[in-house]
Amino acid sequence: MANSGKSPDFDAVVIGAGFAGLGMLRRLREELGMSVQVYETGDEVGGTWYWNRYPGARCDSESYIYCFSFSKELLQDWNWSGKYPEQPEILAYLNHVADRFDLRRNIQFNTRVTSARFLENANLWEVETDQGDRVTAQFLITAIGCISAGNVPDIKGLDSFQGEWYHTGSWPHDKVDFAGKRVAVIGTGSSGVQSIPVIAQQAGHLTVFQRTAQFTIPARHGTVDRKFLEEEVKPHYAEILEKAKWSAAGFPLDPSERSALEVTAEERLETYEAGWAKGGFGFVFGSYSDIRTDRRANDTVSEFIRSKIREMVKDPETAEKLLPTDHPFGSKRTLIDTDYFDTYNRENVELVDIRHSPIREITPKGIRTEDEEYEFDIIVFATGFDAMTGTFFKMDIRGRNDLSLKEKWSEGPKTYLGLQTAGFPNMFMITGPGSPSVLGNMPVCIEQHIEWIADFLQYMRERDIGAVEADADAEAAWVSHVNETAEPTMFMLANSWYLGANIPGKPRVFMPYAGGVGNYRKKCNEIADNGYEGFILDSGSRGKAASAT
Ligand code: N01
Repeated sequence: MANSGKSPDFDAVVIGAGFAGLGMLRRLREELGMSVQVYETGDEVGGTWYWNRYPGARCDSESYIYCFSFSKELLQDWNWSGKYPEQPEILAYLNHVADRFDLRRNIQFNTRVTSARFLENANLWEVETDQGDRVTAQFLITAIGCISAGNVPDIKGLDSFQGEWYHTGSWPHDKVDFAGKRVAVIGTGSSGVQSIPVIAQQAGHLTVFQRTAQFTIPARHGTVDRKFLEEEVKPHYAEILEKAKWSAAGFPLDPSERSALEVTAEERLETYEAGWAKGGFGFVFGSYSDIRTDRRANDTVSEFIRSKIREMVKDPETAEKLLPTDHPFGSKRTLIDTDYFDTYNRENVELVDIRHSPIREITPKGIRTEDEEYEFDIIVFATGFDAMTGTFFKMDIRGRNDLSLKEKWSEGPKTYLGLQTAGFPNMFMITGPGSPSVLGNMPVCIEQHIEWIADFLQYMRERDIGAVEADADAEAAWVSHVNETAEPTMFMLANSWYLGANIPGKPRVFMPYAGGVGNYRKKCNEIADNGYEGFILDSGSRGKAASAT
């Protein structure tokens, strides 16, 4: 229904009901008294954790730190069962949050936002959905996730395949039965590395198609350590979360300050072995400060992991194919696995190196590479996402002068702090490109954005400011800063989705902010303290919704 008068239908429209959308809704409704409409494509809350239901899906952050922090009671009441939270449990947690804080009443499910247009004369956004809604709101807030537009590669012949095929990022709700089947998995990123060991246990035969061999660290997954949780975490949650907020990647870890090059080879080996035995991201942050910035330091850890792969994989030919030699450790997303390399010791698992023998086509019966045809009942695409910008481009978002976001970002995303983009007033992005989110622990990054945006909206209300917009010069300076920050890191040395390299034709631009979660928070706070420096504050007409619900 269109808005006919001056007042908008809602103060804010939020797109998405995952961690970000739920948290933003609660904050705006409960603490700012705003009327909020959330639109969600799925039929439930959960976002990433609603769609990614593939076998083995779990988070790489430890469960005690993968949560909302806004409610002390919630932190104390919720009990995770796994050291790393598994997808069904994260989904249960988000459902619990939605129920406990009565969030569903402002969420319209099964509804995809198709377009959003800024009405310049009214300082309002007009939002349309595939269900025929047409509503106005003063603020448009995207909570659409960074890694949510699935990428099924355009391989000739997929339509002709007579078996079943799935993408890990839009996995069916009903159990996929792999028992006795001939299964292919294409892709060895986080999703592939998690699903391959689980599928291997169920399938008759599993063939993994690998384009790039990966470095991966053992998770050392298990049930949650209850004593640790009750004695070391719950009584100290406030301090733990505070530490995570100001850390490099959103984890309450003490990063090593030593260089890998200032110690002896024996000492380095000891450190790497200890980190390997402990597992998880602690291996990275607890070892040496320069393994992510100095190539010689990085070589020591890269070689250590390669030696582990050689040790774990019994067949030397398979081990050789699994050795990552074309990019340094940490230049792609660091992977955390459970039994990944051991899986290749199973009789029913085969590895095909498609770097040397690329896939030519999918046939009615399976997959044909340069060298051979393989027959399958099921193909799993663990081929990743059109990350950070793909989901934005599925909607027609238009700012001032009818400029479309797709057009504005045609050479790569341009944002100020990853929170706003010039020419799109009153549109805020949670974990947008140019923010550090995908390089850190997501809930910590998401909550920082939620709090910062809510504070800004409150500031606007108190001063009767109708619209705010990133200044084009401030945005250009931020984009340069994002690039400069990434330049000296390992991130520039691999073809990763951080650089858009996984999507043919996508501009090669490093999209996240690599300066650290804590440093980023500090910058955002300074900008707010300086009266929202770099934003144009327009005290023109203010479109407050008639009533808050
Ligand atoms: O996707 P990816 P993902 N032909 O892009 C290969 C988050 N996440 O879904 O490396 C053949 O990492 C591609 O090969 P290459 C996390 O941030 C988190 O696994 O480009 N192969 C690669 O091996 C993660 O980084 C969690 O050469 C093709 C794979 O497919 C992000 O999501 C769990 C191909 C894609 O790997 C994405 O992870 C899961 C083609 N045409 C995901 N195109 C946790 O927290 C791509 N590939 C645990």
